[in-house]
Amino acid sequence: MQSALVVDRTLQVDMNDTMRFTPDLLQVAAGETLKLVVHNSGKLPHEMVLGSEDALKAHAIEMKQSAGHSGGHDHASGNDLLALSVKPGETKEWVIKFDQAQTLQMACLIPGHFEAGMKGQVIVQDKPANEHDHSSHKH
Ligand SMILES: [Cu+2]
Repeated sequence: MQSALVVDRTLQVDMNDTMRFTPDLLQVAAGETLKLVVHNSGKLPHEMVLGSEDALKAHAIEMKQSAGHSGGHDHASGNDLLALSVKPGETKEWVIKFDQAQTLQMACLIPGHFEAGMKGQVIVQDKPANEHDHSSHKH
């Protein structure tokens, strides 16, 4: 038995040098624990950044202004962005959970990639209340 994290669903996402996420639309349920298996099948590094549109735009501007990373800015430290960098040929697993219904943007913020269309969406929907607790609910 695993006590820590029970993954409800595994989703595979491919990133490549045509500047696309495949698929570029993920539909998940709020509260569902997901395992994203993110593969970079290109020859360039790519990253998957998740966040609100505003947070992503702000970050994209930052990346451009500090091209050549001056300040050692770490994506993961921005509180409303989640980021996963994947080197060429690598696959990374990312266990992630969204607690509330929302629409998140997915983007690769490596300079030039987002502009080239490397973006997508994650749609988090309220979970239909019929899955686990149809007969009884425990508190
Ligand atoms: Cu990219």
